[in-house]
Amino acid sequence: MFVTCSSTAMASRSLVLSLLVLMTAPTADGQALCNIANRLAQFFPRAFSNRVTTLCRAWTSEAITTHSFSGVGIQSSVRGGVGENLLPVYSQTPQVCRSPVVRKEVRTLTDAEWRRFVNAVIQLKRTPQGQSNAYDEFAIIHNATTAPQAHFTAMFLPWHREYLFRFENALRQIDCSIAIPYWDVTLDAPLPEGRDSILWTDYYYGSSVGPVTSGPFRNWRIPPEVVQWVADTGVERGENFNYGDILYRTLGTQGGGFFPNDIVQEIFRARRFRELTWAVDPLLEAVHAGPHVFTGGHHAILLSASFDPIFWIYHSFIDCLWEEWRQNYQQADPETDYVTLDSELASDQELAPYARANAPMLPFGPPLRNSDGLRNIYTQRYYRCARRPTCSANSLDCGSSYLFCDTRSYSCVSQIQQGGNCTGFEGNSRACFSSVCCNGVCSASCGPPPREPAPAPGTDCDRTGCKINARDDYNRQRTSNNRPPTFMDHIRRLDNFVSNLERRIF
Ligand SMILES: *[C@@H]1O[C@H](CO)[C@@H](O)[C@H](O)[C@H]1NC(C)=O
Ligand SMILES: *[C@@H]1O[C@H](CO)[C@@H](O)[C@H](O)[C@H]1NC(C)=O
Ligand SMILES: [Cu+2]
Repeated sequence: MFVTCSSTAMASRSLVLSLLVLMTAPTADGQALCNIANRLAQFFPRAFSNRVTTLCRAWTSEAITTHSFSGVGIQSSVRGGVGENLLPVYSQTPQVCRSPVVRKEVRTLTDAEWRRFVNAVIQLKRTPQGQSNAYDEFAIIHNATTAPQAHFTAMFLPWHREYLFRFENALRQIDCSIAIPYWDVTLDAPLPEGRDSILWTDYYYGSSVGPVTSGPFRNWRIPPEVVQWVADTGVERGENFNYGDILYRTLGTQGGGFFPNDIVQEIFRARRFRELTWAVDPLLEAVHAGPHVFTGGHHAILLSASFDPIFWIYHSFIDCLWEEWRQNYQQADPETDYVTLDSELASDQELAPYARANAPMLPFGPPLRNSDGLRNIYTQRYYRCARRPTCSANSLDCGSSYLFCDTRSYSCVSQIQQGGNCTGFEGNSRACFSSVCCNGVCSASCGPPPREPAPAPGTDCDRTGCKINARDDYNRQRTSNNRPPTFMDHIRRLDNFVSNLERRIF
C-alpha cells in the first residue's frame, strides 16, 4: 500500500510547483515531496488522493482504502438531552455586553486579561447546569454523534465557529470583556522542542505527561461517562486510555506537532470555500490535528478534546485563520460560497446530508442551519481577530514579552522556558524566558563552558556568563551557520508529524 517514489514520479514540475509556490527559495526535492504525499495518503487515503495525484505520479489506486472514520450509528442515535438546557441560553451575546471583542494571540494578553479569561472558564466549570456544570455541557457536545457534521465535512469551520461563539457568550455572561484568545501555533513551530514553549508552564497551560496537576486547569474533572468513552476508545484502538477522571495530557509523546507559517500560506492559496474542506483538500483539517495530537491525552481524542480548556484557545486560532482567509483571499461572497455536491460535502457519504447548507446545524439547530455559520455577523458584530504577531528589521517587537523576533527570518517565535532546548537560537538574547541560551539550553547563566565539545557556535560565553548584546547577536545570527528554516526543514517536520497521525486522526 505504500507507494514507491522515484524521481521520475516528480517529472511534472508544474504540479510540484503548485505546492512549492508557498515556500521561498525551494530546494525542490521531488523525492521528499513524493514521500510526504504518500505519508499523508497512507494515513488519510481517500482524503489525500487529490493532493497525491497532484504531488506524486506514483500514486496508485492500491493506496486508496476506506478511511477510518465511521458514521455508523449516527442515523439512529438519540440526540435529545445533550445541551438541552444550555444551548438556548448561550446562543446570544449578553445584551449588556459591548461588542465586538477582540480575540488576541494568547501570549499578547496582559496579565489581567489572561487571568480574567482563566477565571471565567473556571467559573463556568463551577456553574451548575442540568446534572453537571456549564463547562462540561459545552464540552460534551464535541462528539461525532451529537454533531455529525462537525468533522470531516464542509461544516468543520462554520460548526466550530458557532461552537466557540456560544462558549464565548457563556464566558461573557460572567465577564463582558472576555474574548477567547487564540494560540498561534506557527509561533511554536520553529522551536526545537514544542513542549519547551513558554505556553507549557504553570502560568499558561500547565504541563504534564499524565494528570494535569499544576497550572490554571489543575485537577480539572472529567465526568464519568467521558472517562468511560475514552477508555472504550482506547480498547477500540488497542491502546490504554485509562486516563482517570482528571484532565490528562501526554505532552509531546504521542507525535503530532505545530504547523509552520508556510503551511498557513499554502492553505491560504485556496480561493473558494470548497478548497478548505476535507473532501476536496484536507490540508487544513489534517494539519489542524497536529497540535491536538501533540498535547495528547484528552485533547487528542475527538470526544474528549474540549474537556481540555486549551481546546478553545487552539480552535480560536483555526477560526481566526479562516477569517484571515475570508477577508483576504476568498474570491466569492463568503456568506454564500459553500459546497453543493454531496461528494464534496464529505468523503464519507453517510455524513454528507448533515453538512448540506439547509440542514440544521446540530445540535445548535433547528432553527439554526448550516448556512448560518457562514454569516458575516459573527466577525462584524461580535468579535474580530487581532493580527497575528509579526516583526521586521524595523520593529523587533512581537507585542509580548513572551515572544521574540527571530532575526534570521524576521518572524515571531514563542519564548522557551528555562531548561528548554534553544538550539539554533543561541545568538538571540530574548529567546529564553528569564534565562539565557547557552549550548542549546536555556540556562540561568552560562556557567563554565564544557571542555568537550566547545560551546555551540553563536554563543559568547565564558566563566562569567554570556555576553549578550542584542545588536551584535542579531548581526551574528544573520552571518553564522544558523540559517532560517528552509522548505525542506518544514517538509521534514511535517513528515515527522504525519508519521505519527495514524489512528490518532482527530
Ligand atoms: C457521543 O454521545 C452519544 C450520545 O450521548 C454517546 O452514546 C456516545 O457514546 C458518545 N461518543 C461517541 C463516540 O459517539
Ligand atoms: C535540541 O534540539 C536539537 C535540534 O532539534 C537536537 O539536535 C538536540 O539534540 C536537542 N538537544 C537536547 C539536549 O535535547
Ligand atoms: Cu472539533
